[in-house]
Amino acid sequence: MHDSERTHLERLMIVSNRLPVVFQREDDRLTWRSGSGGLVTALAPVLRDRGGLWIGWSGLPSSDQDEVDDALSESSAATGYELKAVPLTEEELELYYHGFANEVLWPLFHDLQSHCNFQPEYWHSYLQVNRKFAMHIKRQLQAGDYIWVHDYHLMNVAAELRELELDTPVGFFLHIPFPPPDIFVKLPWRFHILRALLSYDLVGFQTMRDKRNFVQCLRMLMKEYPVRSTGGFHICSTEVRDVRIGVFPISIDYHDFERRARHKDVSEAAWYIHEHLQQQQIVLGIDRLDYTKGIPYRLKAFRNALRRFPELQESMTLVQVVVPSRTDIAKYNALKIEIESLVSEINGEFTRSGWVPIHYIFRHLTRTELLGYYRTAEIALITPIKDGMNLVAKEYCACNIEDNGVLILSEFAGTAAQLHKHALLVNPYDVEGVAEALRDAFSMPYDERAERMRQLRSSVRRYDIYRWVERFLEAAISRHLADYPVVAEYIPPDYGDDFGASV
Ligand code: GDG
Repeated sequence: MHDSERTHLERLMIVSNRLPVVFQREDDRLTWRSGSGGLVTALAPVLRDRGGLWIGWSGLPSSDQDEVDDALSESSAATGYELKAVPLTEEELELYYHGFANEVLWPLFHDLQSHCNFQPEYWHSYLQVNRKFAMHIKRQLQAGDYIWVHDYHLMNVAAELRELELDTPVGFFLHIPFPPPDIFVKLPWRFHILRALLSYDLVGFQTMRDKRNFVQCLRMLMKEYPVRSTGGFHICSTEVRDVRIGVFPISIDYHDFERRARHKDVSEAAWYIHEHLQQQQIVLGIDRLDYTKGIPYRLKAFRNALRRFPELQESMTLVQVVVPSRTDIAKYNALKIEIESLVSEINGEFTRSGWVPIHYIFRHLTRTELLGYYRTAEIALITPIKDGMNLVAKEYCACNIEDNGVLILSEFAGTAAQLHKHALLVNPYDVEGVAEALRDAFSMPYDERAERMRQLRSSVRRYDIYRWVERFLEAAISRHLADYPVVAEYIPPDYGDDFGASV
């Protein structure tokens, strides 16, 4: 049977930069535990049921590879699917991962080209590491496998597989945004990256915005390959394949978050947090330390709200959690200093006996603490300047079991496409607008909060991570794209009628 006529999946091969396990060294022995992200939760049962394999870097230096391989065979027996590590050298990590992935693709795809460091050595290493992944895939490949590659670190994998003369179906999902043409063209390797993505059979994006940007880039830079729209997909026809391009907004394991939020430990953590902030509405911000998260603008908006709406003083507390990340990179360290100086300025200006306006936490929270904050915060302030999706927004809704929270959400987060009707949408650069949203959230009557939150929770429950996996695989295997009405692009009312005209 030809691959294009397949109607079911024999074995699923997931490929991502990191494996879904975390290694630890205990008494000179390597132990492992399962990773905790939504992707692992959603894919693990699929891999177990259908038979599967996950390929990625272990997180450890390549000198530990033999030990890693042994530990992975043990873990494969426990997880019910196989795990295979791709060893990466220190130099590859420096150039491919810290360099090309984090200093070129990450900022550029978040529209921040001024943060990019377009070093040719980074690019060469990116190609080399993607080739290495392709060779590992080839070694493991069996007839009937479907390969699903994840994220911006590995865009060139299918092109390398084609170089190795493998015509197996390969799908790709981009977790971060795809930039508009004016920004994408700055990439010195723009043609190569577009051609690389056209080596996949199916390319998935988080939102219509990202798909539109990609299709516009193809139309502008790849004129020889026509793109047409049909049955929910766009299809780009190259000499060798019809590449389907679709939208698959990622989600969370809603029921798991809700169940955990009801757990006694979380209830106690939530009670404890509020016990120490009595008569306060808690505003929660949770972000990895990253310049895409818009934390300085958010702090300025909070200050603006306290200045313009004095009734908020001593009645509202911002809990801003910043999870340490990439602190060895100078730009990230500078961001940390900027955040900490704003926090201390604002606290210096407004603190009164018994009330400190910003509680600033710079560490990774335990799961119980995190869910405690989600459950108890009256307002979530999620204002990235650009984000592929933003799972924190969905997790907050899932855990808000009392239906009394208000979600203030950036219109530039992928989540806005799905949740814009019942969240308070803001432009994160608009300090005064965000301050007004804080005031509106603070004074929103209980009935309105409850109705909005019920709608938000119902949407996240309906379109959960399991549905996301099913939908991608259905599109990949049966070539059918099931309806998914929530992905209609969010267009702010003041953009005018021409914006977002269909591509
Ligand atoms: C990419 C895209 C897209 C956060 N702080 C703590 C903690 N977290 C967990 C949250 C959530 C996850 O980290 C962050 O999810 P995001 O969606 O915000 O972003 P990333 O996973 O970094 O990145 C993004 C996503 O892929 C999925 O496609 O949404 O746009 O950039 O799950 O719960 N967990 C714990 N303590 C913390 O302090 N335990």
